Amino acid sequence: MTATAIRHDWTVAEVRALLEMPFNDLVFKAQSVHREHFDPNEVQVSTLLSIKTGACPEDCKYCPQSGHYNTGLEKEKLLEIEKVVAEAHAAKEKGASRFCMGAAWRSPSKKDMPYVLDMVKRVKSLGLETCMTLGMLNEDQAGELADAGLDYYNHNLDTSEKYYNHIITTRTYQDRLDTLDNVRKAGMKVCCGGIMGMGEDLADRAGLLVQLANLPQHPESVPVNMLVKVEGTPLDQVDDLDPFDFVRTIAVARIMMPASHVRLSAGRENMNDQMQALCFLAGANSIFYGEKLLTTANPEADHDRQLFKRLGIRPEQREQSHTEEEHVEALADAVEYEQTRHMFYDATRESA
Ligand code: SAM
Ligand code: DTB
Ligand code: SF4
Repeated sequence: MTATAIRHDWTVAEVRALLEMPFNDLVFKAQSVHREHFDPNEVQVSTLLSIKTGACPEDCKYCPQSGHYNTGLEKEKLLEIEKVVAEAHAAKEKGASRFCMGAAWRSPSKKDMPYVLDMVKRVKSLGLETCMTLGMLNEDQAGELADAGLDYYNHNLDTSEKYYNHIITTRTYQDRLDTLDNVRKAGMKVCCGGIMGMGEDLADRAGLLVQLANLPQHPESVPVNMLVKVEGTPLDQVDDLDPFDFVRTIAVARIMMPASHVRLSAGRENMNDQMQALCFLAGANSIFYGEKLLTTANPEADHDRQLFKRLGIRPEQREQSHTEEEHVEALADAVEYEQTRHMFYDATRESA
């Protein structure tokens, strides 16, 4: 069987047609593509931490952290490094392979950068992959983060270019594309996706997917968030998206970006286990793990462990690295994993 080509020339019409395929045909196609690049029973596990919460100057209509809306959120200053390291350590102990740190900033300030760079170094030294989402980055900031060893930078396009102005007015779509470009040029991996269920239509979902897949290089990680409706935000009363349309979006993301991790991201707290299983079947192979996203709830870690066990899913381990120093570190990780793997069901062992 020839592998599905990695394409960057998708059209909105073609993607709309994929989104409108009979559901069973679409999910079958997505699962077939998924198996060309990934073990279908492995899911990558990341843990999120808000390192600076609330009072954000931006006006993203979905966001509980925007200072423009009253959501009753307690704002917090930039967390102390030791607290961040302790949270990262705990996440690793629970089985996460990547630690994602998010800040409610338009972009990082000059005075905050040294702390943030230190956080990257300290978290990385625990043997975790690192990811940050701090808002817009210029070339210099992206370079500094890359030099500190940051593996991934998360910056979402959120929706189609056409629908974007309905959601955010304080920065442009082009600003977001420029940040993504700076992250790429600095040599970091890109984590970029969007939010479904914000009142957008099928053409907007197609438009977002086309933007993502037609980037010069596909994002390595594509978070597909279901809107978490938070009281006080302008979108708290928006109509629910048909859950099957969410699954369809995951399936089409998988087909268009065959080698990327597609993350079943925010919104799992409002999904039942069957819905999440459908998302995995449609090609999602990454989740946020741990009781909290940034400010809102995520399923209990124990519930996710049980779900993995019931579905025969294993958490994906970090790729082996090749320098000697990294190799030693990877081995230490593996030993630690052996010691903690009882926390996860290992389907390969059972069937061996
Ligand atoms: N402030 C930075 C920025 O916006 O670039 C980083 C943090 S921001 C909270 C990261 C992403 O979280 C947003 O781009 C958005 O996609 C997602 N997000 C925020 N609030 C959400 C909500 N209520 N439901 C789903 N996703 C949400
Ligand atoms: C992403 O795409 N989703 C995450 C992460 N990137 C930073 C954030 C979800 C936030 C959900 C609302 C909250 O908890 O504040
Ligand atoms: Fe601020 Fe990010 Fe929330 Fe927008 S999504 S309001 S930039 S924290």
